[in-house]
Amino acid sequence: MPALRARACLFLALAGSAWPGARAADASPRLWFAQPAAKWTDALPVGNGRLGAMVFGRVDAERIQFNEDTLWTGHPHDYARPDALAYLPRIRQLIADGKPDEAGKLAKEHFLGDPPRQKAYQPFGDLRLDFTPPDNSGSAASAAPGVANYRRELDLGTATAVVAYNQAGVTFRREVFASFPDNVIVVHLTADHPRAINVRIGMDSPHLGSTTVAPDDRTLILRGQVEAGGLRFESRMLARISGGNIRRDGNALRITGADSATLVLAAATSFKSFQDTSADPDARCRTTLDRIGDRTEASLRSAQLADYQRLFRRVSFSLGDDSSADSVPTDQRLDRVKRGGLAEDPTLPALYFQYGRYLLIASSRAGGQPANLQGIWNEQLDPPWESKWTTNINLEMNYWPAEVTNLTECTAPLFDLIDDLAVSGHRTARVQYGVGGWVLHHNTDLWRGTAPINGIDGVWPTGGAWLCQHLWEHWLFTGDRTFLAQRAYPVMKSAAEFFLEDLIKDPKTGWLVTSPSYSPEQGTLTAGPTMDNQLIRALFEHTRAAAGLLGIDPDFAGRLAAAQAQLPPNQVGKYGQLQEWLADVDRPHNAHRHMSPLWALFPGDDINPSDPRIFAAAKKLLTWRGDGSTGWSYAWRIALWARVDDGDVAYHQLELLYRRKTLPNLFDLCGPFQIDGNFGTTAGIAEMLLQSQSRTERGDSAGIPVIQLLPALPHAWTDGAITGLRARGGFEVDERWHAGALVSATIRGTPGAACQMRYGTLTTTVRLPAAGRLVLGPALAAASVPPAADRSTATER
Ligand code: FUC
Repeated sequence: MPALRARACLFLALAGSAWPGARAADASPRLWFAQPAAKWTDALPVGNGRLGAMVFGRVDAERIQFNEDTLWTGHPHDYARPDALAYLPRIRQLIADGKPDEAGKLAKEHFLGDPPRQKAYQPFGDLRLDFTPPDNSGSAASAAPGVANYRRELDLGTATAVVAYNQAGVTFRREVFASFPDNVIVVHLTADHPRAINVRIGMDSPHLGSTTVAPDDRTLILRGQVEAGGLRFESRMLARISGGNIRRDGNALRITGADSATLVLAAATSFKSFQDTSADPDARCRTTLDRIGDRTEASLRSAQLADYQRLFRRVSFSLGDDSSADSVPTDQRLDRVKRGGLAEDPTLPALYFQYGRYLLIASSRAGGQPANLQGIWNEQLDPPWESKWTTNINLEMNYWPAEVTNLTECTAPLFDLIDDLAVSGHRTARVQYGVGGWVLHHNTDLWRGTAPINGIDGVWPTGGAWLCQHLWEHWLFTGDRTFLAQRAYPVMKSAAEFFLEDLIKDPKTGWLVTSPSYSPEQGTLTAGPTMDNQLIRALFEHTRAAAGLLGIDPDFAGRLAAAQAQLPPNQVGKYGQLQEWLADVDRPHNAHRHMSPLWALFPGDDINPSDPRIFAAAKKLLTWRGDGSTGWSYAWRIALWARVDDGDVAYHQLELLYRRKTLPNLFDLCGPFQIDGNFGTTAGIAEMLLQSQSRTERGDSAGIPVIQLLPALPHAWTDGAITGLRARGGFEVDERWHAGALVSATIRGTPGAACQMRYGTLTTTVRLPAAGRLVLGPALAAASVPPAADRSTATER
């Protein structure tokens, strides 16, 4: 075979025969576009949890904007304010005296952290590929001459951003992926003609004073420092080619006449921990690249695929045949939905759901930082809300899909963060409240700030209690006893200690309450807002349960039980609504974005049908709140409506999210891009299809889980299938439905594990047979024949 044809065949085999063009029927979900990104929010994200990149896909001037998750402004710093404690009694007294504005003024002046703002997540740099011939000053993007069959896509099955086009008879293909096992971003350039690749490669950074050098003919190094005394950073790119030439060209590299090129990008900072910034970014980059040595692109690729697909492939989701929808570019699909609603594209939620899972894998892996307000992707030196971790909803929402959509490993950075916060939050507890344990307010940053910040809305001491719920949920989903004993319990116990010592007796009711506090993010400074009471009740309850399971600390558990009995209960107000505050002062039809008093309905589980009065009051408040506003507020509503089993209202919120708060690359909008809505919606969709928060014996956390099949299936989703969702108790569940009704459910788990299955009004208790797998039919009768002892039949509830 002539060399040219052989190469062309190899190219086609690598590229997939359908490229460029329509995908095969069994291909993985993907976002795709017929034009390059005009702006950052059109670009496509890749990431390995630590490194993130946005790929623009311009023909002549590719921009790959990248991030590293520890590049922030600032340096190690304790935000706790030494003189704050002196003002605490007076602030409390003013609240008790009904003078919340005076209390707020005092708190703003004397109780906020030092300084009262936290630090910001930073962009790192840009890799720039200039494909214009040296004698041509041609402009970027689709204006490139003679370009045909342009296609840009993000393949969620392989976690690869791909750009392909034909120019002057040559088909060019660019692939960009981020590898977790090798800790690099890889750019792979190929063409279906030999010697066709000509490109100048540069690297720069928006940080003043940063420099780029090409120390040899295949290496680029970018170095900089965020600010004086701040973090130092370096990224190092190694280029390899087959055929052709590569040489230094000033502070860039120039490749001419290559058959293919592989660019391997490492990046690191001097951040070691929130208390130590003595790492050497240069040594880190060299170590990363030395480890890779001369491994080929194919070798890097196979390691990346093995790692990524092990996570991503655990769940599949179909809302019917999407092959015709997939023949339409993603931005046009979204436009149709914006104009005509989801009926125009009924399968878009399946893509969006898998995109949420993709984004979590890309932005949250072991050893890295948790996904922040923008995940890991940020091009701005002054990003919205500093692109921090906001803990009065946003950070937690990022992790809602982790357990239920079978990505439990992605929680690792969150748990590392919580460990740090227990250290810095212990100082804040001691310095600002004069008590033990640890406390976190409504935001944290790379330096693990835990003191109140910004304004009086920052004076909300239950961020840590909320984060502890994730530790407990991890135990419920995984049954990992070592995790419970060694990671979860000590931190939960310390968080509970803070409240045991800090809660004060409300002079009117005698209940134990937080003060000062705030119901996120409305009203005035207050004592004992409903959300706080719910969060602390859950923390005490779970900490006691953990102590019981571990057979330790009976006295401490007894103290928790005594305090728990004195917490304010959920209260029903004069309109039949669940009250947001201790006093019955709710404004009817308050459509605030935050759903704080409904925390115990979702993500908590304390409000449930077992108490019909409170359940109805919660539903009343949920109805009052109406539609969402920010993207994340739609997402929270989706999950909440799923918890009251109303799939159609959840679906309506989903539709509005697409119409109002979704960008062409399917990133979520708060006002600006904010990733929480992507994650929260993914979790909300899961909640519509499967729930497992209830237990057969309420109040006993060891009761067997109740798994509800299709609890909130909207009428629009007549046919579908989902595999691999996780349920509490360590189960994995597949569901298939047709004409709006369950066809079958498969439950996998430890042999002998028991759960109660519910579907509509049917309920049955099952125990997994020796094979660890059970298939139930529409009436919840075992469809495959398990051993006699494991047979079960459904009964009407
Ligand atoms: C909370 C929200 C805002 C925004 C910010 C990051 O303050 O109320 O809408 O999401 O976090």
